Amino acid sequence: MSAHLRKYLRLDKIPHIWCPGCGHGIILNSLIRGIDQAGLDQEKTVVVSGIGCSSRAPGYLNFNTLHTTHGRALAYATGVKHANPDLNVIVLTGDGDSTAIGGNHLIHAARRNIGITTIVFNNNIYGMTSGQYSPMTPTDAYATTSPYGNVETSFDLCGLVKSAGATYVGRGATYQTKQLTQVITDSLKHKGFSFVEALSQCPTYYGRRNQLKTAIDMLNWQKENTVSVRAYDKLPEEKKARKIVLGELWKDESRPEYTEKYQQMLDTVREKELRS
Ligand SMILES: Cc1ncc(C[n+]2csc(CCOP(=O)(O)OP(=O)(O)O)c2C)c(N)n1
Ligand code: SF4
Repeated sequence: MSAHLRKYLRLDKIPHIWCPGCGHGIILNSLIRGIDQAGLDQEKTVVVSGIGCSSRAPGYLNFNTLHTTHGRALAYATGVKHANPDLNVIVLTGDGDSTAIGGNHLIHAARRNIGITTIVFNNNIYGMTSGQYSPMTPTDAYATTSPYGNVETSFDLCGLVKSAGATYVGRGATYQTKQLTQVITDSLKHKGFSFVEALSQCPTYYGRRNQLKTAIDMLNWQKENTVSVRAYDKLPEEKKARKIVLGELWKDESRPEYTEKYQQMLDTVREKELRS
């Protein structure tokens, strides 16, 4: 990492505890670059996480950070943003943290269009608790709790958050760091609720159980199964169905941001009271 970016790290907390080959460090690196490119003020930026391997990330970041309870990062972050709308509030969360125990917080934060950026480190599994399946584990994939293959269907996470009301939705992957960094940068510049699904790899639990033993195998899987949004449009229909699309997937700048609308409501009420 270039020297000027080291100011964003708590160097005394490094080395990190992620396994060799884990994708979470790559996402952290892209986040730091995104924060720098978006020009966020370090003092006015708050990073909030839940619990999980993903949620270790704020521990390494030299910002105002909150490591909260499992699934509740968005509830805490909503409080922070509400209390001080001038802050840049970033939530770092896992796929289990955000779509299982924290799933309701995610859809309601999106519905409100509150100005928080949420980055989901999607490794398709519960990493920290040794590889149980999550709502993002693909059908038929193996996990500690699906030893004969997962019979459930995973969420289309970006589609879910978009339909709940998010006004910026993007997806990146650890295989494509330049694109991931760009999507994160754009999400941080966006005013309303912005959401990034970052495909990550957990070779220790997901990879080992799913014939993707090394981080390289997992990154090659990403390479073969993803396509950028521009290239996707040019694909023949039969090839589209199997591809995961990366890049900016949705942006709507017309809807008001929640804390601004809330403040307007307060101002109107106060004005009315003063006149009466
Ligand atoms: C209320 C509660 N339930 C369960 C747990 C146990 N727990 C800790 S981390 C975790 C899952 C984390 O998985 P994910 O969010 O996918 O992140 P990853 O570790 O894969 O990065 C669970 C179930 C907990 N800490 N608190
Ligand atoms: S268990 Fe998986 S997600 Fe957790 S640090 Fe190891 S490789 Fe990363």
